[in-house]
Amino acid sequence: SLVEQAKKAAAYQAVDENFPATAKVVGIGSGSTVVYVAERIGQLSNKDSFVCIPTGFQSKQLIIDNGLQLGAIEQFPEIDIAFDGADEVDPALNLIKGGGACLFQEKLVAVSAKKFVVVADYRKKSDSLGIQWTQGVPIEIVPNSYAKVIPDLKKLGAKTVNIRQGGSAKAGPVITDNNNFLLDADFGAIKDPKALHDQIKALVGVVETGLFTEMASKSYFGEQDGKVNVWS
Ligand code: DER
Repeated sequence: SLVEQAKKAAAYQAVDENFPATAKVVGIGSGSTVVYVAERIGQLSNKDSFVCIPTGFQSKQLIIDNGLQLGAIEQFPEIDIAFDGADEVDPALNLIKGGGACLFQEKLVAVSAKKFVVVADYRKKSDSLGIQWTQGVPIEIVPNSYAKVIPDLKKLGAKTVNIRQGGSAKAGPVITDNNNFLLDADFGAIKDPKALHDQIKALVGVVETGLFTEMASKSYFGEQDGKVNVWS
């Protein structure tokens, strides 16, 4: 499909243009676009000279399935370069992430990386966070805190706040790779994502937010015409 081809084009170009020859520790994100990042890195002849740090169970599987060396972030806390997808990107390279429910380990890897590169298809480009991605800001919380955090988020201006449900995959709430719940809070268009992140993060019960501000250095977008657009 056009979207899949766009994801692959962005991922391959991002790896080809940014993977350092001297890389020792590489962060691998989560989602469907980063599948192509792992595939491209798996084609490297020197893939035994670096370890890959996962951002969750799916990411761990990508590393193993592509014959890459799996490393633990506890052992390799300093990452040379990390690649990950995003749900939405604004012109300042602020991101909404967490559509895949992996935002905590994704953010831990992103802030531990010297260089953080986003790979996405054309649907993720936006003038402001909260415009293209209308499913709300993903927020990881300690499960038993939801009855407190949900009203707190509404006081911060959230129009709706939902506990993400497993749907046909699992009765009841999604349980993250860190054994937590996920809330999706709709704040509409977000003018100041850093300020909003700080307000949410300060709430008791919140583990982490899907607002990634001032972290990404580049974002590769696969376009419908097969070209790749790079924001930096
Ligand atoms: O959860 C995330 O942030 C993931 O990176 C994911 O949402 C990216 O989405 P993708 O499947 O479109 O790459």
